[in-house]
Amino acid sequence: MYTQAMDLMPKGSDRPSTPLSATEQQLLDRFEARIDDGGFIEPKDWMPEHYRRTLVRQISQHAHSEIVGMLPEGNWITRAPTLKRKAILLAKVQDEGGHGLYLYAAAETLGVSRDELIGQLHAGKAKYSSIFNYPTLTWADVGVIGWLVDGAAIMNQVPLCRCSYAPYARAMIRICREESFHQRQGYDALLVMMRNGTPRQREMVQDAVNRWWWPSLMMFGPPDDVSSHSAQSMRWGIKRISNDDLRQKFVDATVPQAKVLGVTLPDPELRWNEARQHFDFGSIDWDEFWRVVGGDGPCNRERLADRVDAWEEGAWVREAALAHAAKTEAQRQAA
Ligand code: FAQ
Repeated sequence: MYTQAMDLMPKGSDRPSTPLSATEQQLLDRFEARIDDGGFIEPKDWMPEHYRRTLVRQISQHAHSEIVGMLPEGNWITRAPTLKRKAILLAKVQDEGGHGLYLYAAAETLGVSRDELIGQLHAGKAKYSSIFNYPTLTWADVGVIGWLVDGAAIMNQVPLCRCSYAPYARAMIRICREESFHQRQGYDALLVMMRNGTPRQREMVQDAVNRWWWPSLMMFGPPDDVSSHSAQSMRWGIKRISNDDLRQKFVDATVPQAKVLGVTLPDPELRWNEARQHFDFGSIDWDEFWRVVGGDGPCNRERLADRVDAWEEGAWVREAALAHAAKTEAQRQAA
C-alpha cells in the first residue's frame, strides 16, 4: 500500500550516478560547504535533487500526520466533559490543521503542489505517523494524546527548528510553540482527573497510558541501525538528533512526569541506569510498528476514509472560494 516513490536516488548517497558537469560540481560543492558550516538553504538556492526529494517526503509525511492527527481527538469534541475542555480541544484540533497548512506551504516551496500531496495521501501512497492509527476510547485518551503524543512530537520537532531547509525550520518554530501548549493542556487534564477524580476516572487514565505508551515510543521511527534515511538526513542537517537518541530523551523526560501524575508506565523493564545516566526500557514491538506503517493498524482504513470524506464534503467550499476569487478578479479588472 505504501511506497517510497519519492526516493529515486540510491539510499545513503547524495551523489548522482552520472558524472557532473564542472558547473554542477561547483554548485554541489557550494551547497555542501554551506551545510557543513551549519548554514540554511532557501527555496531559490541550488540543491541536489535527492535533498529536495528527501525534504518533500519528510515534510509531506509530517503535514499529513498533522491533518490525520486531527481525527482521533476530533472524535471527542462533541463529548468533552465541560465547556472549558471543549473550547481547549477545539482550539487544539484547529491548531493541528494550521500546522498541516504551514507544512504543506513549506513543501510547496520545493516545487510540489498541495493538491498532488493530498492526492498521494488519499490514494494510500503517502505515509503519516503511525500513532494516529490507534483509537481514542475514552476522554482520558485526549489527555494522554496531549501529554505523550504531543510530548513525543515536541521532542522530535525542536531539533527540526534547526533543520537546514529554512522554510521547514521557520514553520517548526511556530509549530513547536503551539505543541508545547498542547502538551501542557493534556497533562493538566490528566492531573485534574488523577487528583480530583473518582477511582473510575483514575483507572481510565491508567488504561489510556497503558495503551498509548508503546505507540508513542514508536513515533520516533525505527531503531537507528535500520533507519534507512537517518544517515543521509543527519549529514544534510535535516535531522539533527537520531531516532534512538530522541526516544531516549523522551523516556528520560517522561518518567518523572508519570510519577508526579501518579500513573505507572506499562514496562516492567523501565529502570534508572546509574552508569548510563538514562532510563533503561524494554523492547519495542517493531512488528506491530511495521504492520501499522504498512496500513494494517487498528484504525488505518477508518482514518483514510474519513480524510477522503472530509475532502469530498468540502468540495463545495473550494468551488465557492474559487468562484468568489474569479468574480472579485473580474470586478477588479472591469473597474
Ligand atoms: N510512522 O529512515 P526512517 C504530531 C517511516 S506530528 C510512520 O527513520 P526518517 C503532531 C519513514 O517515513 C507527528 N512511518 O525515516 C500532532 C520511512 O518510510 P519511507 C509526525 C514512519 O524520515 C500531535 C521509514 O519508516 N512527526 O504528532 C514512522 O529519516 C497530536 C524509515 O524510517 C513528523 O513527521 C512513524 N512513526 O525518520 C498532531 C516529524 N517513523 O518514507 C495531532 C518529522 C518512520 O522511506 C495530535 N519527521 N517511518 O517510506 C521526522 O522527524 C522523521 O520523518 C521521522 C522518521 C523521525 C518520523
